[in-house]
Amino acid sequence: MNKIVYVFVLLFSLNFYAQEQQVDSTKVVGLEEVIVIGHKKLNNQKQEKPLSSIDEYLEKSSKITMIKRGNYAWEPAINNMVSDRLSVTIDGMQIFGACTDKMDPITSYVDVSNLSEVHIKSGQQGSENGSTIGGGIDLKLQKGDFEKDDWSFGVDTGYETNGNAKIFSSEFNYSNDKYFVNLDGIYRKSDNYNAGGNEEVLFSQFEKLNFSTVAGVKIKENGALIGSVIYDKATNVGYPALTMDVSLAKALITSLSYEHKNISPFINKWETKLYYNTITHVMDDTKRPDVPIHMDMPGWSDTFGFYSKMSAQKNNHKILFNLNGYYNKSLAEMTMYPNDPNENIMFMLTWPDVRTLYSGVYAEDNIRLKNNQGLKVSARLGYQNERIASEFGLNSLRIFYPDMDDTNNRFLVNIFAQYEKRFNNFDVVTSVGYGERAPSVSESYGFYLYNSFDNFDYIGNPYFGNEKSTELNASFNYSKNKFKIGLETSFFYIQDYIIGEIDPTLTPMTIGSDGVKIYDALKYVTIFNTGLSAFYKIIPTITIDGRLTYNLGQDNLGNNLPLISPVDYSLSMQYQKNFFNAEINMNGAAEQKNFNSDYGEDLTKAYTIFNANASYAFYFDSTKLLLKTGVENIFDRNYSTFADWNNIPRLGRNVFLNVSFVLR
Ligand SMILES: [Cu+2]
Repeated sequence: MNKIVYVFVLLFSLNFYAQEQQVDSTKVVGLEEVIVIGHKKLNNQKQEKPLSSIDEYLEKSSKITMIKRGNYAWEPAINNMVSDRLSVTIDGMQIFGACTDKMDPITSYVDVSNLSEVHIKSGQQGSENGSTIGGGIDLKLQKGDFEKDDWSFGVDTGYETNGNAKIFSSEFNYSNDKYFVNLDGIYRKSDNYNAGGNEEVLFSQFEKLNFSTVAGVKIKENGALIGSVIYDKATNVGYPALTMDVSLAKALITSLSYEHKNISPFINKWETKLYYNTITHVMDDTKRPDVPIHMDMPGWSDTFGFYSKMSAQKNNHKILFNLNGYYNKSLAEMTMYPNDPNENIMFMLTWPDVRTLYSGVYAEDNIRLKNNQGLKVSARLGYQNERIASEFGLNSLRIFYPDMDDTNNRFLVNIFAQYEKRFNNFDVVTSVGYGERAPSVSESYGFYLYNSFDNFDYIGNPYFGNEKSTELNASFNYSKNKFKIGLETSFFYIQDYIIGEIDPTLTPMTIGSDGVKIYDALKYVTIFNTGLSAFYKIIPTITIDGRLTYNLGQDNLGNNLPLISPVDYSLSMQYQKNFFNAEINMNGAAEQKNFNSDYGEDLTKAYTIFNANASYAFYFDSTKLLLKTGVENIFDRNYSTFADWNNIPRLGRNVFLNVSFVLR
């Protein structure tokens, strides 16, 4: 049993430390965080709430904050930067949301049943799969291997009192030395949730269904073909912070890859993958009362892509190459139906059928040096071509930019270097990076995109160059016996930072909006983040850990940037004995004083909330039953955080029960 506890503590400290603790001595320690999900975790006792949504798992990460517009499809931010500044991929595959209002981050198209791990990398370390400024998130699909004859069957169900939420999930896995198959499905449904004090948050309901299959067949000694299909469909999703809801958000995500292992003493693995994904997003205002003008706003995003990734090892070098490319088609429409039937219907393209072709190459070398030193260098070079395929969309944008071209080409560079030294009880890691990103489709070509946060219509700017970021990072970790402490800090200097600026000469399209903003580039901004974490094992059965972060983001004139976290903290205590596990935790934030009212922000009050959970695992011959129950927001605090759009209050008291059953 002690061994199991040790493994748990190890897993836990990995999570907690926000540092991949290396067993492999040839690899350099990086500022990488790995969240373990998947079946291992769905019925893992240590997990606070095994059937949490993927968003709740991500929110537990010390690197991520989640921007909320409702109870579904939260938007991840790393280093206080959101989607356009991040590289978010599913098993290395590029996917782009189809919503002009960011209602559908990539993470909303998978669920915990699909995944085994999430790899979170800060800043330029996250550029393996694409250009980035803030960092990278790669969601790893759960897949079998050819190692052993094995099968398992699992059923997980959950119920939550707040929102009357129901979760049902099932999976089947089979593998032998010739082939493997993983099948899983999950269904979630929630009514409106209540904020603290029994305040019902209207339009916060959702329903989601997700199926996935991954299958592999060995076609020669070291070579295998692996295919994957994910189908995800969310319906009747409310967004209380926005003026519209979503009637349908649907994704089909497919891939086929060939994996070749142990090619030579030098090359360990070579994987080549082809993929295709298609997303349909339909917004809906028909359930809202007092809509001044009814609108239909569907959007579509299709992506074809590939990558070819090779990892090699020679002497003290560990090398990775990744050649990748994709072609994306983004189209979104808006049709307005005036209440007066004599007025004409108005139609426009909010995304004018933009075709983005990207190809790039990434290389990384981890060098193990003498005296416990390590060096890591990486670089990505990319070429991107954007083209507006719709004549109508191009002509609409030419109202503002008469001379604009229908195509745009750019080169993108990302480079990174890290030095690390390990001593007996501590290690020090420092790194420096430079990276560029292309503006998003909305930032370049968006046409009257209404933003409910600052109440402005946004128009893109096709003349943007790249946004450029220079970053410095340092971290320090100390551990002795039962005690660990870590300090991590990063500084970003971002030039040509893209943000909306008011254009008083333009009239808004959205009724009731305050005006029009054009995407513009600020000369530069700075973002500073720092975090302190500590872990202590009081006695073998009891551990405590805590975390404290501070962030500051300002532009060149000293104005605060929007969506920057105030001081934020958490503290938790865990008890584990035999098959019983219990945890109590507290988390909160100080007052958000550094807000920016030009972007719709106001002062967010400080808050502290408490949660508790307990579980028991029953083992029979070949089956395992895990019962987990807990209370979130025990004191039913009514609160919202800096990351809640329009100050939508968070979940009030919630009692949950998760039951997992595994047969193998
Ligand atoms: Cu939308």
